[in-house]
Amino acid sequence: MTKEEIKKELRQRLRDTYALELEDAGPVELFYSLGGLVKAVSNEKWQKTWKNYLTEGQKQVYYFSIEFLPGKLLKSNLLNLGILDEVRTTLADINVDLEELANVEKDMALGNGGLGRLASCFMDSIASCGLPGNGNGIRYDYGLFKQQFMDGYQVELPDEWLKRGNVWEIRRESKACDVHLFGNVYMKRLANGKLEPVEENQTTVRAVPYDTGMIGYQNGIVNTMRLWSVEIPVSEEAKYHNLGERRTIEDLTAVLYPDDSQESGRLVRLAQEYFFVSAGIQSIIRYYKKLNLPWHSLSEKIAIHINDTHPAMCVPELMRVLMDENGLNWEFAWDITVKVLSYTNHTIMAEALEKWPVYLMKRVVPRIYQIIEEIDRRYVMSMQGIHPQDLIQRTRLLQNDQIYMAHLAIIGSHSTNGVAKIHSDLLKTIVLHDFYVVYPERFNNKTNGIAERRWMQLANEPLSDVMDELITDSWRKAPQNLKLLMNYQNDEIALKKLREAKLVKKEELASYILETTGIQVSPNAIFDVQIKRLHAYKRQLMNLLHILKLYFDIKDNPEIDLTPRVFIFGAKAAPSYSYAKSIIKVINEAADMINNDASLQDKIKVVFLPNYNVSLAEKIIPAADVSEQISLASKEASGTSNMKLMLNGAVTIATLDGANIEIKDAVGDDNIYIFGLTEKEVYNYYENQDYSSQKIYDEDEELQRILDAFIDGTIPNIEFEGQEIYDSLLKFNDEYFLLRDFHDYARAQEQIDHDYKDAVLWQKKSLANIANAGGFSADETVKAYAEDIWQIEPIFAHTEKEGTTNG
Ligand code: CBF
Repeated sequence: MTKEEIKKELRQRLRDTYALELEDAGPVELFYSLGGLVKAVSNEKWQKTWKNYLTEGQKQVYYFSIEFLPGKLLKSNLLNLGILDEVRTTLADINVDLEELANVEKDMALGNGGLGRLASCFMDSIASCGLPGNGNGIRYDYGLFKQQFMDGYQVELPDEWLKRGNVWEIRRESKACDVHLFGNVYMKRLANGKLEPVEENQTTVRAVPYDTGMIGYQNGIVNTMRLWSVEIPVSEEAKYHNLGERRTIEDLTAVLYPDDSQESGRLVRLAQEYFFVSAGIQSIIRYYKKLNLPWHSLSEKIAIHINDTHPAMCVPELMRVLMDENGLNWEFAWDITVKVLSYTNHTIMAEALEKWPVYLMKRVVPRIYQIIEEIDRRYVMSMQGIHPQDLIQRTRLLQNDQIYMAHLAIIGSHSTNGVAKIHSDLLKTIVLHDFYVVYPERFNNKTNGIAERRWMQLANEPLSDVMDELITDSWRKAPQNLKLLMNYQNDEIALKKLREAKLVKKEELASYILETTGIQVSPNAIFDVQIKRLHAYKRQLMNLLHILKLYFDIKDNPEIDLTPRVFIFGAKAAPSYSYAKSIIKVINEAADMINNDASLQDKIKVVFLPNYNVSLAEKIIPAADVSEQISLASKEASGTSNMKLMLNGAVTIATLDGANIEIKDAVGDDNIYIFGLTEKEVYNYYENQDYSSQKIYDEDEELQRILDAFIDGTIPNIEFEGQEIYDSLLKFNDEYFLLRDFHDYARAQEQIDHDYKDAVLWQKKSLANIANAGGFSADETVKAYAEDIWQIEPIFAHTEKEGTTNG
């Protein structure tokens, strides 16, 4: 689009919708008008894309995820449509700042953390690689809570992201379908002797899809993310004259469960899971039927991915739809189901491996429960004589009146993958070892990846510009080409440019910190960043123990030669996770104590930025010098902030956990700071049961002083929380081995302090991280999924910018 066309379109939209002239419009009207314009531009491509899939009979993947975390879409859509610069300069001509408009948009925060953000990076990459793929999830009325701090405590406020409407979505009422919950089911024998399920007294709800275009990077492809919202069907209206009952139904898609680590055990959550699974499967089968193909070809046209166990009911639901609604027999339906479905495991944390009580499943989805029982029965039968009884019992779906959802996903699909090499290995050797014995061919690894477009091109323009200048802009399409930067390792001018680009983002973040927290930080200090959900295994607390060490070091020796450092945290704790909330409180109180102690001479500062979300991540990540990836080895499945931070030139301090190991292999030992127990050493402790935090404490004066600070009044206002944390480390034997890893962590931190003083040395390390981040592109990850698991191929699309085609 030319500048004139953009202006003309904007003028028209402002007049039509708001009765305003361009010059009189405020940021909100401008944002919605620009959003509408962007949507109109992409709609044409969207229509072409799906028609193309239909006429070409392309096999498509449907990515089922209970969480998506896209963040804001305006700039990302402009970038992917190839009109970001044109729009920016057009707006500048009329004295409007694109950033101001972009800020009007609310983050679409329909996820908790890594899992949901991964799903959104995948959506971007699937479209950008020209792959036929769709998202399937829930359109929550309220996204992840907004976090505020009051007296250092986390306070959760509702996230009313839909208050002003969502400019990107299209409500597709004609594609709605009914989902049935509750009631009872019995088997009736027909005249021909066959058994048929009869379902009675069900509650029927209407699932209405809202579609959002997932725009590929300058390739003319627009895929669909379909999010389902619940409504009361017109035919059922009369039943709901009682407002309370009405709300019960409408609340089904009201809130995102703000807890990604603990099975909440709530009826609504189970109903949510079935709701989006059933609606998604029904709409896929409706589409497939339009193709007029035999059932046995279903797996040649459709792949369905189960992202973590929340959509595991895809297995029985697909069986139900194939058998009950389309008359297929069990064996045929099962064969198709296994071929169509695949599953990713995202955690080994026992509490996050979903198990549902049988009574609840029976109550919420009785027919689904029947099918699950039958899958279990047939599984146990089919394994007789092949595997030992104890293994069969350990791997079956139904155990102790619970349904093991991971077992359901593995048995009912053809592929199970982990999300980093170490994680996939742990699945095979320990966590899911029994299943690996049963189905070795089903297990594989797909290391996570990130969308460089958002995390570099959009989030970090100064660095992107330096890249263009040094290695040409080919990296924008092919992130692998970032590798070319290695040629500049010894080029002082290039290193200086990289340093200057980093400084720009650090200055911006310093201003943001001052604005939001009132804390003044120097952009010349090391910006040391830990951003992720607050969880004990991620060990934000160990970071704090080290900060307290530095605090005491400076107190003891005010002349100590420390490189000034700002420790920056961003993290939300699940509202029900009181220990994590206590950690937030103590970090905030310690921060207050440190930031207001003039005797520390600004050598250390601590900033906990509230309301960590995608947009805040886009501010913090480009400004980071140090990336904290310090989970206890074996606990973090992969991590993805580690990849985003390295891409932006932060150097990682890490345990050998998750994708940190692959990052270490990519950048080399000199460009990462590794410390701590290995996963084997951790498991040795488990086996030998010989870990004693008390013993470590008793023999270590430095740790005594640091831990005592939690209970002796050194850190003020934490009587309860300080004791709780102190006890967790000593009385309850320090579940995540913080004390064991502490000194090695402090040693690695000291090395960072030392190396940062040598600006050239540090910049070289930073450069090596940027240059090797291309290997962690989600484009590569989704291509691997497409080839190995989904068996889908890229569509032949027109690349608008270059007027060429890609395959
Ligand atoms: O695979 C994506 C991410 O998922 C989690 O956030 C999850 O919710 N299970 C893991 O904790 C991360 O390690 C992982 O990167």
